[in-house]
Amino acid sequence: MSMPGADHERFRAEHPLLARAIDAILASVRETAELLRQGDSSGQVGSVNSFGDKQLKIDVKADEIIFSNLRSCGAVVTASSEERPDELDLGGQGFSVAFDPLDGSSIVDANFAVGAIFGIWRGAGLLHKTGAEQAAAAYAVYGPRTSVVLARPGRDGKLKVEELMLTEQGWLVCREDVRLGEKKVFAPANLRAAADNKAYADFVSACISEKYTLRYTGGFVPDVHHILTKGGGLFLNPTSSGAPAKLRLLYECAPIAFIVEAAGGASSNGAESVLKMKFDHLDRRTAITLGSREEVARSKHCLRA
Ligand code: FDP
Repeated sequence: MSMPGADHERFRAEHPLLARAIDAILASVRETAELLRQGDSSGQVGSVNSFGDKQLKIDVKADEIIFSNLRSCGAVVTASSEERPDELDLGGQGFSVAFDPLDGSSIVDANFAVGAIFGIWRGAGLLHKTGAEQAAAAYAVYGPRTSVVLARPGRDGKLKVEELMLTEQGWLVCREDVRLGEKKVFAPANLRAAADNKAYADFVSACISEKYTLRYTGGFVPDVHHILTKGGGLFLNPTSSGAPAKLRLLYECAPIAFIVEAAGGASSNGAESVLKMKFDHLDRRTAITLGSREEVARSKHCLRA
C-alpha cells in the first residue's frame, strides 16, 4: 500500500499479493472519486444490468475502472461485480474479489454521499464460499472527503480495521483501530416493509419511545459508516411479502458484515450471522441487521414478516 508506517510495511511483506489487490482497490477509489467530482453523475445509459436495475453512467464507469485495476495488479484470479454478476477470470493469481462499484445509485443525483464495497477471498471463485472466509474487505465513502475503511490481517493473525483518508499527499491512515461499542442510533432501511411487518413497525415505535437518534441517508455505505465513525448504532433492512430483500449477500452484505464484526460489532439475517451464509448463487439477497451487538440482538426478530 502507498501508506507510510511500519505496520503497513510489515503487512506488505507478509501479504504481498493481498497488498497488491488492496492497492488496486485504493487506486480505483481514487479514480472514481475524481469521476464523481467531475459531476458526471446524472445521465443514465440505455442498458440495464441483468438484475434489472437501471445503470447510471457513473456505475458503468466505476465498474470499468475497478475491473481494469484488478486485472492489471496481477493478484486477482476471479472478480465479479454487481454490475457484471458473472465470475470473470482476470488472469492473475492469489485472490478473488466481489464488489459493488457504486452503492447508492438512487441518491447519487441528489449529491448525497455514496460508496463502493469490496470483499476479497483467497483463491479462485466466489460461488459457495461464505462471508466468514474473506481475507479482507473494504468500503469507500465518497462524501465531502473520500475515505476507505479496511479490515485486513493485522498482528498475530487478528483482523485490524482502519480508516484511510485520501489527501493531496495520497492515502493516510486517519483512524488506526476502528471499534464498535453501544449507541442508541438507528438507520431503518426498507421502511416500506413496516407496513406489513408488524414486528418492524413495533421496533421502530420502540426506538422512537426510547429516544433513539435517527441517522438515515438511504445509502448502505454512508449509513454504516456513520455507525463505525460514532462508535455504535444499528443499521437494519428488514423485509416483508410486499417489500422483499434488496441487499445482495455477496456484493454488499458479506463485506460490510465482515468489517462490522471485525470492529467488534455483530450482524444477523434473523437466524445467524450473515457471514455464515453461503453464496448459493451470485444474486442471493438477504434481510440484515448489523452494528452494535446489543442492538443487533434486540432487532433480529423483526427481519422477516
Ligand atoms: P440503492 O437502491 O440506492 O442502491 O443497495 C441498495 C440500497 O440503495 C442501499 O444502499 C440502501 O441502504 C437501501 O437500498 C435503501 O433502501 P430504501 O430506500 O428502501 O430504504
